[in-house]
Amino acid sequence: MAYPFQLPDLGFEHDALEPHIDAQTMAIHHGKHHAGYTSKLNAALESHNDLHEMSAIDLVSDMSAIPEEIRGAVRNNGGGYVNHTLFWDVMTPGGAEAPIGDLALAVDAAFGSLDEFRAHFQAAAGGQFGSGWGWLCSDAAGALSVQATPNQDSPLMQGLTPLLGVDVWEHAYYLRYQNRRPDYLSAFWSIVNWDRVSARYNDAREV
Ligand code: MN3
Repeated sequence: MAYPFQLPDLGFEHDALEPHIDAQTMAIHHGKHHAGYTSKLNAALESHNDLHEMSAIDLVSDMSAIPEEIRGAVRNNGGGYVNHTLFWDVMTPGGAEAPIGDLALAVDAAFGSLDEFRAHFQAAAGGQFGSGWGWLCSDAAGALSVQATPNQDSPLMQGLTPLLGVDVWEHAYYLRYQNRRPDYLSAFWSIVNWDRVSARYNDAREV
């Protein structure tokens, strides 16, 4: 998918993630915030025909290739576009409780156990100062790491493939959780789509 970018479907109803994420938050987050990143990314690219064949992932994976006059806009809005597209894909109502297949083995190898991974991930996402994201990432060899990024920066900008992400901007949780970001992060595990995260791991590796 390339320019003009379209707001992707959520794949579930706004209230599907209740009570962990409320319907009003989902409606605003998808219909206003993600839609805003989409339209602003398109506006930044409008007069740059040479970039119109590129996917959003390719655009944000090499920021040095983006013309300086739109680099900031592509970083913020292209990052926002790809981050939220991943976020909707890795959540589902009533999903599997644990990774499957190669990802299950890799999590144990990298972190010791799923519980230890969760603790690392929550510490990184919970400790991100201000707005940003927490991530589980893979490198091309399949090595896992936990990352946190500010604003709408993507791990793609560091050459890593994001497998699982959690949005810790206040717009992602404030209506239900107010300042209680740790409670939002604890609830997040109830809606992770481990089938999709595990499939993303298989796609991330150059084998
Ligand atoms: Mn957001």
